[in-house]
Amino acid sequence: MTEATKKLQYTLIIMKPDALVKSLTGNILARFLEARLRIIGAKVVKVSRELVELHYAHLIDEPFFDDLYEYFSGKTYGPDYERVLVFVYEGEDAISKVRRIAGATNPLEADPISIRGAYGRINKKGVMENVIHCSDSEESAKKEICLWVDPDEIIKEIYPTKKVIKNNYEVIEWA
Ligand code: DAT
Ligand code: MG
Repeated sequence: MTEATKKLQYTLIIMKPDALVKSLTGNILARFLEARLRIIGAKVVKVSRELVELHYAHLIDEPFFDDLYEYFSGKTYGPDYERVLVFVYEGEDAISKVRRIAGATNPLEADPISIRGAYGRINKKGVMENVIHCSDSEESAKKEICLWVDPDEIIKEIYPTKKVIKNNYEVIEWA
């Protein structure tokens, strides 16, 4: 792609509980430096069943969904690891750059130099513990960013917002 056709994109990266168990957070951030993107939002989240069902709505009928929930919520590793780190990145062609550094979904098939290839595994229950989530298209990036991050948690208004009154306070929500 030429400079002229490169597109500014946003993408959601989630460091899953196994990234925290394995103390990979700094390492993963360092890997993404290669992509020359910018972080525009970051936070830690305790993941509920409802959030997993919304995030992985396309997998809800899969036989492995309950095991995927146990893993993604961190319950697999105990209460100290029931959390994930969430980042919104922006930059030219951010989605494909991040997916390349992340590697294929299945850690056994991922490029061994990629994050998932280097650090992922398939656990005893057959769940792909693949260390990170990253958006796979502009459409899913928008859906995922709006699901995980409020407008006032990122430093730019990247999608349309609306003002609503809650408990007598005006708050900004995604439109
Ligand atoms: P990705 O995370 O690369 O976008 P996905 O959205 O298809 O891949 O799947 C989400 C997660 O679900 C993935 O990180 C691991 C798990 N998963 C997907 N397909 C699976 C399968 N056939 N067996 C076990 N786990 C699977
Ligand atoms: Mg996906």
